[in-house]
Amino acid sequence: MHSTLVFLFAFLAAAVNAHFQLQYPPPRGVFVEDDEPTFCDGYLTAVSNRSEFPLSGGFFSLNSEHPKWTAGVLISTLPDPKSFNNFSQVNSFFQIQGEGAFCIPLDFSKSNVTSLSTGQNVTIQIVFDGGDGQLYQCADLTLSNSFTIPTNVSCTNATSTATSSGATSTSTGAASTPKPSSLGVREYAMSSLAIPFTLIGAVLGLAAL
Ligand SMILES: *[C@@H]1O[C@H](CO)[C@@H](O)[C@H](O)[C@H]1NC(C)=O
Ligand SMILES: *[C@@H]1O[C@H](CO)[C@@H](O)[C@H](O)[C@H]1NC(C)=O
Ligand SMILES: *[C@@H]1O[C@H](CO)[C@@H](O)[C@H](O)[C@H]1NC(C)=O
Ligand SMILES: *[C@@H]1O[C@H](CO)[C@@H](O)[C@H](O)[C@H]1NC(C)=O
Ligand SMILES: *[C@@H]1O[C@H](CO)[C@@H](O)[C@H](O)[C@H]1NC(C)=O
Ligand SMILES: *[C@@H]1O[C@H](CO)[C@@H](O)[C@H](O)[C@H]1NC(C)=O
Ligand SMILES: [Cu+2]
Repeated sequence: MHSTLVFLFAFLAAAVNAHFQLQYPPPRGVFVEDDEPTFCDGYLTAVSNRSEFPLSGGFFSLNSEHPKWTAGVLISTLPDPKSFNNFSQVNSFFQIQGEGAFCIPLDFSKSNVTSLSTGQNVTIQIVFDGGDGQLYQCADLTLSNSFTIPTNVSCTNATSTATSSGATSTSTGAASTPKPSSLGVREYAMSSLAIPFTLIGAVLGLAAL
């Protein structure tokens, strides 16, 4: 029984400790692990010092602490979006295997989001699911058709086993029919319920011992 308890606690610790960190473009604020399951990692207001970001040929990079994950990008053109309803999906979600740094193309000019223009302020929200529910980080941007991401910004992949860029989400199922203008973010948000249910299940399991 003791080893069962140790296993359960180890499982719970692993489940809440492993998330992701957006590296580029810079997120709204320093990563707050406990808030990552919530809108914009808990940063509810757009920053005033936005990052320039290219309309075409851009990328975003992140550090994954999960070995297998699904991610995608949402965008809002509001100056200070407050709700998932204010975002739409940029491209299909994709699934990657591997922990560590990953760099994913983010080319708005080739996306399903139309009528973005140079000088426009937007907010992107990265949605990431590594198996412990949807996680979110936001970056506030000013789009530019003349800006190029500096070459000193790291853009590498930790593994070459990364697969199926452009594939739809398989772990959530919610992204299987991407609708750029009326996305299913509510559905994504729903599965964050998996965390409380997992915790409740573990507590019941402990009680049963
Ligand atoms: C974009 O955001 C910046 C910083 O918040 C602001 O100064 C600027 O006026 C905004 N530009 C547009 C076109 O809204
Ligand atoms: C914006 O300002 C904050 C506070 O000074 C800083 O930590 C952050 O790096 C800046 N972000 C950008 C994109 O320059
Ligand atoms: C932003 O989201 C809020 C909350 O759902 C909604 O009331 C509002 O109409 C949205 N604004 C726009 C411009 O979509
Ligand atoms: C744009 O949307 C269509 C229809 O939903 C989809 O088939 C296509 O893959 C999308 N394009 C990208 C780049 O995600
Ligand atoms: C990258 O280079 C730019 C100038 O092109 C500089 O402002 C920035 O501080 C550099 N960043 C790093 C992380 O070295
Ligand atoms: C990293 O992997 C993704 C997914 O396969 C791919 O789209 C991207 O181009 C790769 N980036 C680099 C720098 O190799
Ligand atoms: Cu996690």
